[in-house]
Amino acid sequence: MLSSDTIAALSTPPGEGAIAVVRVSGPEALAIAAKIFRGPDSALKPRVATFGRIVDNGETIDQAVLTTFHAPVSYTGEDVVEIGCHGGVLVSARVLQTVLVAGARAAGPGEFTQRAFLNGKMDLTQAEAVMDLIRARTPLAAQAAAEQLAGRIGAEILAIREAILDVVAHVEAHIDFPDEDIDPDTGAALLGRIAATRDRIAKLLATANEGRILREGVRLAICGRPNAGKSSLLNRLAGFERAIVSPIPGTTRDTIEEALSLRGVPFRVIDTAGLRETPDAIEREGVRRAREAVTEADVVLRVVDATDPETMDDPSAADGEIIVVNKIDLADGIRDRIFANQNTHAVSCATGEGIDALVDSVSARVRAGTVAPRDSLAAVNARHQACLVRADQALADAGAKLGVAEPPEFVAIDLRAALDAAGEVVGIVDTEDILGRIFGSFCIGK
Ligand SMILES: Nc1nc2c(ncn2[C@@H]2O[C@H](COP(=O)(O)OP(=O)(O)OP(=O)(O)O)[C@@H](O)[C@H]2O)c(=O)[nH]1
Ligand SMILES: [Mg+2]
Repeated sequence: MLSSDTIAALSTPPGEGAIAVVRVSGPEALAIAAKIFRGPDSALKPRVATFGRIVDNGETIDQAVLTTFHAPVSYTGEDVVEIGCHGGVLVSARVLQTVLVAGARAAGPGEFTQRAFLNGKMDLTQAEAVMDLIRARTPLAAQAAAEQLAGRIGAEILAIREAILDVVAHVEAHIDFPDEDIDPDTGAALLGRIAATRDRIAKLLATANEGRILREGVRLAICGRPNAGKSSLLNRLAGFERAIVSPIPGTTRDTIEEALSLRGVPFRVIDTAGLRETPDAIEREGVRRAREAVTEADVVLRVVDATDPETMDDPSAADGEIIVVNKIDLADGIRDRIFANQNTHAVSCATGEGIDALVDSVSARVRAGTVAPRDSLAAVNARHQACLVRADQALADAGAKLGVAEPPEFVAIDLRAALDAAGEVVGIVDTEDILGRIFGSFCIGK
């Protein structure tokens, strides 16, 4: 399904740079290139970079390197032209303008990749991975996106669809031949296949939390009483003065969020208002938000002030929280009182002491808990998760009906729903291939 119009856009970020790339895709791409580019005759030869000039009404706008990719061997599957020009704001805009005047239309967001998907160059999970890779802020996130781009998730979804298709084919054969009920042996075999398929879906779904963390970061909330040093800790982790620090208790009122990479793991660190009872309405709202941040967090750091006897008497934390005893520079001998366990860390935000060890332990904990060692880092996103949950539910329904020998028509409806839901993950939803499979794998003359 090739598009009828030709799109163009600046593919590099707008701003000053050594080079900028203007990309053109569609049926007119080569004709447009011929119109605006002056260079050797070989200029439009596929996949050869050619040096020349971009001209507009006889005026030379820039020197440029032109590369063409002829359909279908290109990113979008269409004729594609890439113009490497000088990376000035004005000059790259003029080159793009020349392309537009020559007959292209300005591309919408993601339109090249959308065309790549529509032309079968990649499935939906790969198209999504393109953006994940571009947006990745940590090496782990980039690696996961690269594996998804290589088709890791798409391949597994296709395998799951194949498995469901096999079951559908068997069940639907019984619809076409109503005399033959599904015999118990066949029924049990189909139930076994459904269970095996649900296991595969469960394995993918188990990567959802990790997927969220890789794409959005681990939500790490810093909480504790006023003045404990929460904002100082955020600043230490960020490496710059992100939040206001002051000796006045109640300095931080709203939650403050900062995206950070700690030991290669992406984090969203949230500094919160000090937890206390207060008559001040604004601060009360801050405390409410702080509690909410703690509830939603993947990891909670509870900061206590080593010089404050009240908090130090009870440095107990809720399950899973990490206690950070701060200001140890002021509290001689405090280390001896801190029960050395994995969940308690003595630090000084003033001197930096203990911060490295704290970061090590937090990032190690996240890796151990979520980034489980396995072959692939690729992890499903929220959309995949929603589709897979639907597919799984539909398979469960189909299995239940098969188990009590309901008519195959009803079982088939659920199976088809599962097939559609799985197909949605990669962007295919079809019925044609189910028919093909029935008649292809069964002998109709029998
Ligand atoms: N000596 C010493 N002072 C610290 C340390 N950490 C923070 N402080 C000081 O403690 C005071 C409070 O620090 P903040 O980081 O603003 O504390 P907070 O927990 O964010 O306070 P609220 O926002 O009011 O809840 C400031 O005067 C800091 O300079 C530390 O490790 N050692
Ligand atoms: Mg603060």
